[in-house]
Amino acid sequence: MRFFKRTIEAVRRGLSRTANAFGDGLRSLLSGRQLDDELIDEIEARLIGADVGVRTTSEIVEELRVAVRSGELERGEDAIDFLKNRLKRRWDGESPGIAVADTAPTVVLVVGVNGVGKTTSVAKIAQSLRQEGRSVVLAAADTFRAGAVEQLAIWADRLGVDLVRGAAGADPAAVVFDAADSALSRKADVLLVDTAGRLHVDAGLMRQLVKIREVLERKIPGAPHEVLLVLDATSGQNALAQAKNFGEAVGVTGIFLAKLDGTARGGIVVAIRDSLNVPVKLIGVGERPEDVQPFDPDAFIDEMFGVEPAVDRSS
Ligand SMILES: Nc1nc2c(ncn2[C@@H]2O[C@H](COP(=O)(O)OP(=O)(O)OP(=O)(O)O)[C@@H](O)[C@H]2O)c(=O)[nH]1
Ligand SMILES: [Mg+2]
Repeated sequence: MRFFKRTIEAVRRGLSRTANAFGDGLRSLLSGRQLDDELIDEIEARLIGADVGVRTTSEIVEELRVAVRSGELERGEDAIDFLKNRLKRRWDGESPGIAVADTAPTVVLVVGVNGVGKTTSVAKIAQSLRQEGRSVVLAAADTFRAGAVEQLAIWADRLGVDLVRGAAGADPAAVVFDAADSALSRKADVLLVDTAGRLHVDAGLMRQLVKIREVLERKIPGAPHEVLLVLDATSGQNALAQAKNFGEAVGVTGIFLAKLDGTARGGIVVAIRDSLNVPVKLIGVGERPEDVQPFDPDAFIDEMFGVEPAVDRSS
């Protein structure tokens, strides 16, 4: 399902804090210096500071040392392209998109801990689908938090998509059952299921999610076609633990990395790549429904390192 408009400006906006703190910082650190052990130690600290993760950082820094020893690299500035290439390489040959079903509706189940941005992300996906002219049904399966259904209903209204809701406190699996019926009878292209936030270590609430998944499996062949785990980019390495638990419970197929605009540590995307066997598919770069981008590794790494300063040609 390639329904997302790619704009480099949005990625740039989303990564501006990371680019300022990490990219610009790195550039001024490296400028005019020799790539010696001391400088490489400082590069290592910057990568860890950007949440790239200890294991990945050690690997890349070791490769950097080897390249310096062999005379391949010398100047501080040379390290930028080297690091970018090593990071980009981790996604070689991958182009993650959202899975689309052979027969409609495609079912996307959205899960995650409290407050990470699930409902907003559902609205973002719905908006992109609408812009592509696809019909969408939203299932308000967060019947737990007061105001959750209303929050989604406001989005549904604004975006012009159908919503299936239950009474407050209703069994979320029953809401999903009705929503599946509704999506089938309306011949909707996509059913998006918004669920309540839950702690990844809460076994009871995780079982409730399994039940929702089972309802979808029974009602619609091949469903859910995607189980998107929403992670908050500002939550750092804890996001990895969340992914592990949700993955074991409901089989996560992709990650929606929200709130990238709110962090200076966008390197978390690399740690996710290297620690989890689940691709980041979409990134959230703001609070508006249009603030969503498909994850593009090359563009992401380029923006993380900030923009190359323009060459002064006047002298
Ligand atoms: N800056 C920024 N804020 C975001 C993004 N995505 C969501 N938010 C904000 O995060 C807050 C929580 O978003 P929700 O979508 O309600 O999160 P949720 O996971 O559905 O929360 P619960 O249902 O309570 O678990 C809201 O203020 C959103 O506007 C993003 O990509 N960038
Ligand atoms: Mg919500």
